[in-house]
Amino acid sequence: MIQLYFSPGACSFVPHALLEESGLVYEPIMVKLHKGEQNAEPFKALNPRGQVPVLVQDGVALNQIVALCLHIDALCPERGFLPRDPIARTQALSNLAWMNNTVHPTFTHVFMPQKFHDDTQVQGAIREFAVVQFGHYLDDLQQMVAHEQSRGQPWLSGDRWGPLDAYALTLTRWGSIAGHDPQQRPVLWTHVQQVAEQPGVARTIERERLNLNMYRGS
Ligand SMILES: N[C@@H](CCC(=O)N[C@@H](CS)C(=O)NCC(=O)O)C(=O)O
Repeated sequence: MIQLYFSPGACSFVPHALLEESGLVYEPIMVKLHKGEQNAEPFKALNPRGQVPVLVQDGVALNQIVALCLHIDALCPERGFLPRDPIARTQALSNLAWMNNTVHPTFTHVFMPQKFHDDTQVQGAIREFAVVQFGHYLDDLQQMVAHEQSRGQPWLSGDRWGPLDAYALTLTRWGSIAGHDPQQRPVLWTHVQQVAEQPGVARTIERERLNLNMYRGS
């Protein structure tokens, strides 16, 4: 039995959407980050780092998005979430790692600047700087989509949607929270809307009750 601990709108959306599309039997379990459930038992026993996502299989708790995406891909290789060709696979993992280790933490500076400094004025400066930086990364993401489309590829890592597309959706949605109007990047925004229409992604959006565009002005 597989369980996925997720929080609505968080990065856990990526493995959540993959599991939903995979056909694997799993139980989604919601963690309320705004209530601090990630820092309390019983969740803390599963991930002492106090972060979602956590995937539990046969009683073993696994974490980190990149690792979970590889794990889900290994459980159902026939779904083609990641390319099988070694070079294409490494390229996909390289882009996934960049989203996870660069773009994602930049949003953490926007959303939780208190993690990086305890002075509220400094937090404001951290947030302001990170919002601009995040915009540059959204430009890079849009370029990535445009590059794949110019090669006749509708998705970010091959013939079907996968973790890169689900992450692009999450990061674009976060950008809209940070004050980046998604419509200002039409290639990326159109792509994200297409990703959102895929059945497993659509069901995940529904379960997490997400509004894709949270932009309310910069
Ligand atoms: N590198 C981690 C990042 C996980 C992460 O940042 N999770 C956030 C949600 S997007 C979280 O649980 N934050 C709760 C907190 O920091 O208190 C991964 O890939 O899983």
